[in-house]
Amino acid sequence: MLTIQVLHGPNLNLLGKREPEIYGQQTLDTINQMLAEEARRLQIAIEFFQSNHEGALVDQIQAAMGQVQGILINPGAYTHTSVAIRDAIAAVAIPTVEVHLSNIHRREPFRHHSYIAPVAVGQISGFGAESYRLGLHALVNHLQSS
Ligand code: CA2
Repeated sequence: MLTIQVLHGPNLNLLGKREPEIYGQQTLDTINQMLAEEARRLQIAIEFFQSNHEGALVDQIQAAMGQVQGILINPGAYTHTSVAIRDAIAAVAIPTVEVHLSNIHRREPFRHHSYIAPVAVGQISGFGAESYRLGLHALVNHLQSS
């Protein structure tokens, strides 16, 4: 059975509690429950991890080696800054899909660049919590067709 690691970056633990006009009403727990339900339908296993710390995310990506077949990541603000997370994804060579709640390309210019996109299978941005569901489907389709 395929196992997918879901990684949520900094401040995503605040979802549903602050700035609902940008990031929506759903909490991180609600999004994880929706993904767990989707995983049951797809008959895959799924694991969740959130951290506000870059090194903890790098450690989790390294620990995923040999344990999971795909990574679904919302790197949060580290999308735009983290060479370390990009290098970890490239090093473990686990197919990775990058997702964003907001459309990073229609926001401030500093959000337009992603360090992660060049090492990802693809990026889904702008559909709120649905970005995660679409990303999970895209990742599983990619893994099952390769
Ligand atoms: O749109 C996304 O998913 C982002 O990855 C979210 C990041 C932002 O830095 C990226 O540019 C785009 C920010 C996550 C912060 O989440 C919050 C949630 C509720 C309240 C405050 C922040």
